[in-house]
Amino acid sequence: MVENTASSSKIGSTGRFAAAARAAGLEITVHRMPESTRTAVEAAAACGTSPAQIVKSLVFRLAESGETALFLVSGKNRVDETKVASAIGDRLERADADHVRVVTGFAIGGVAPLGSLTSLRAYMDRDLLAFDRVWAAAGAPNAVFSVTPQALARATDAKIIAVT
Ligand code: 5CA
Repeated sequence: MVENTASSSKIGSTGRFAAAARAAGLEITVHRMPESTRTAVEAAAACGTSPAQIVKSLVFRLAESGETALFLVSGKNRVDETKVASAIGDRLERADADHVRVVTGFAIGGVAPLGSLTSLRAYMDRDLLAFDRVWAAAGAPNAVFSVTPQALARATDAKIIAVT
């Protein structure tokens, strides 16, 4: 069987994230947790923080432009697609799990903000800026890292928006 690029990678998806983070100037440590960090609630429990301080990395297709975009969203927030659509001037379509894997090389629950297989336009929820540090997935559903929201925005070249 022929494996795709992501799964046959020698460094794996966590290593791919870590390399991209370093290349973007982030000093991060990948923490492999003994428990699941697949959802914001699980990640918050594992990290001893609140869901609000967890970064969800959500993939949407922009309907008009055809681009795929990554939304870095506080774990307490649900994206108001209508509001975000008018803010960015395009309609949002939630990517399914297969599309997420193809464009990012990560499985749902482990999608990292950096290290995707394709270059993604990024947007960041302004509510994350309320915190000194936030926690995000590091490429696997039991791997996380912490970072200042400002450094994360800079490294991903994210535009800051209100998502709610
Ligand atoms: N590891 C945590 C944060 S550290 C994490 O990845 N959280 S997350 O919120 O970014 O990833 C889970 C998200 O994946 C859920 O919020 C959900 O919106 C999305 N998701 C779950 N199942 C699917 C699916 N089948 N298709 C598309 N998105 C999905």
